[in-house]
Amino acid sequence: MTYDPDNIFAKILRGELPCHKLYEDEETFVFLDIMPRADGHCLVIPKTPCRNILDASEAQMAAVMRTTQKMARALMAAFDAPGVTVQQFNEAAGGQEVFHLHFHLLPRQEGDRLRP
Ligand code: DGP
Repeated sequence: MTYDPDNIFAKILRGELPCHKLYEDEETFVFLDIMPRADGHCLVIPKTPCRNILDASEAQMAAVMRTTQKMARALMAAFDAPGVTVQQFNEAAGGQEVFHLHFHLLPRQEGDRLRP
């Protein structure tokens, strides 16, 4: 499987499409999901091309997971959330719609339901 440099998240990284950025470092970028299934629903992506975890280098995985952990803690504090869900999809059959590696972070409240 190849990487399409014109996927939506690549365009966001290049500043060709707008987004609500929450965090950025040398290797990763975090922004709010346009169709939030929970308050604070955001996406963690690597800045370098990568289709999904099947395509990711160890360095990309390490960087994205470091940021995922950091953002999970920050979101829980910001939304006073007792939990957080991390979700990730690979290839169309696995539910992936945008083909640039991303991890969903969803702050959770006791007994809540994710919006569809
Ligand atoms: P999936 O590949 O199934 O994990 O879904 C892609 C997610 O990306 C979905 O939750 C909606 C989000 N999304 C799609 N297009 C945009 C966009 O242009 N901007 C932002 N911020 N999020 C997007």
